[in-house]
Amino acid sequence: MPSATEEDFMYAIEEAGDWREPILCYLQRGELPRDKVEAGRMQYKAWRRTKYEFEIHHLKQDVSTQSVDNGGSSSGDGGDCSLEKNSRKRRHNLRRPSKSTASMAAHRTTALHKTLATAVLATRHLSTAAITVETSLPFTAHKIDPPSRSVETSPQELLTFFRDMALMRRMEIAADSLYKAKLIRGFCHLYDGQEAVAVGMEAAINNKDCIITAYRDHCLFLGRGGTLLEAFAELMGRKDGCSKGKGGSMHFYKKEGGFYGGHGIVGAQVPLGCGLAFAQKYSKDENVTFALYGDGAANQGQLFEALNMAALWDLPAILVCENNHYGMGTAEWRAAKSPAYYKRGDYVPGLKVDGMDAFAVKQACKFAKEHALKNGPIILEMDTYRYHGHSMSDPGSTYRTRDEISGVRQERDPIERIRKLVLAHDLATEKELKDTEKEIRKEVDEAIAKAKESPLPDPSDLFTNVYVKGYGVEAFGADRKELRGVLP
Ligand SMILES: Cc1ncc(C[n+]2csc(CCOP(=O)(O)OP(=O)(O)O)c2C)c(N)n1
Ligand SMILES: [Mg+2]
Repeated sequence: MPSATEEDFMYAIEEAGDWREPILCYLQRGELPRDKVEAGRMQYKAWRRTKYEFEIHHLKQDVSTQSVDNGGSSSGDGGDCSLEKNSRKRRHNLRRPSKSTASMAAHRTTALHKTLATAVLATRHLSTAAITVETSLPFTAHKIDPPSRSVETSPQELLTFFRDMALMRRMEIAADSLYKAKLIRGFCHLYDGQEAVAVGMEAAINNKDCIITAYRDHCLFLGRGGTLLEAFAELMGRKDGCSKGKGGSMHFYKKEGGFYGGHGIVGAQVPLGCGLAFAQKYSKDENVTFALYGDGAANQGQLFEALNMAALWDLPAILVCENNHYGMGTAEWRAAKSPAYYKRGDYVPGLKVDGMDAFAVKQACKFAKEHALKNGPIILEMDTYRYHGHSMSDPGSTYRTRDEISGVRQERDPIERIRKLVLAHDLATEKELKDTEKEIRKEVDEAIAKAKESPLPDPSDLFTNVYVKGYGVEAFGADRKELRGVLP
């Protein structure tokens, strides 16, 4: 059996930003004896430590370290196991900015300026006068006529969008610090960059419509009416958390707000979401379910099985692919033969939406709700971006360039877009918006302080809300220390 060299292995890890994928690939190709897996994992840990120190060092120095090769024509041609042999080529691929992101960013600058120009000319009445804004890009549709690019809004909505997104951003940045201070443990996936999806979707629906998502759930929870205290307490495993401190980052819920979690198994929430839509149709509610999943989940079989049933029974299910262009560390072009996720429903219509534009999201969700109530499922692909790494163990800069990240921040940031609109409409001054951000910072700090005072869950809560009452694990014996499983 040929063995992978240490160099081969390290390059593969660097490229994937994770040790699991390369190990799996080498195992599948028979190039890595099973007994070397642990050794590979240790190598990965050492590499991560060095990488982390390197990043902190450069952040402190505030210098750009990135040597980006923009002129590359190499096209990593692979399927899942395409770890190329040539290490120089690998380095090249590692630094290669995503072609689509770069060209889309350029396209958007023009579109954004155009929208702002329109905005400046629009009415300057502050009151309740309606304002019309144009989406940054036209919608691209599959098997359906797209909605209009003109979106109705109001001064109040614009200011609320700004505040809500700034609050979400601050919450995620604070969560990052709490994690580094070891006050949040376990898994933690941040949503900064993707805020326009949560805020735009909320603006189009009501609390009887359901939302279900994966593990990147903090901001969707806030959007559904969850509080900062419930969020931070949950993140820190405290009793006042929305899942009583027993779920953590990946398992936020707010059933009364129509928020059904918070799921750790990639893609598993989509069939559950279709189940919710089934219940809505069965009870003749005029409501719909938005089932969110990532580009990484978009190739999963269970998604298509659920979609088939939803289409067969005309369920009011809206499948929302939050395409942030990466799975854990895998760029979409390495994982999907067709990354046009809005078309992947085949017989189910779809819409591609600029997920960095809260108004485009709002318009698309309103349109999708009307469609789903009348005709059954539809897919919305939200073209979005996450600024942080996949999770806290991922620095987020090994499989994409710093230039790509800062380019998106500069050209497409969802909050900055709204800030410009607010200023263009004279709804607030720059100073007022800065003051709002300061206020938000204070609000977040206060919630954290309160969450820290919240106690840890009682040990007696260990087995509650795990199984249906009467089943599951039961303590018995004189001191109740022995456990036994009770099956239906
Ligand atoms: C069934 C399953 N396979 C693998 C994983 C490990 N895993 C967690 S997140 C993730 C990537 C998912 O990426 P994407 O769907 O694009 O969502 P994003 O993290 O970008 O929001 C993987 C492979 C998992 N949790 N569940
Ligand atoms: Mg993704």
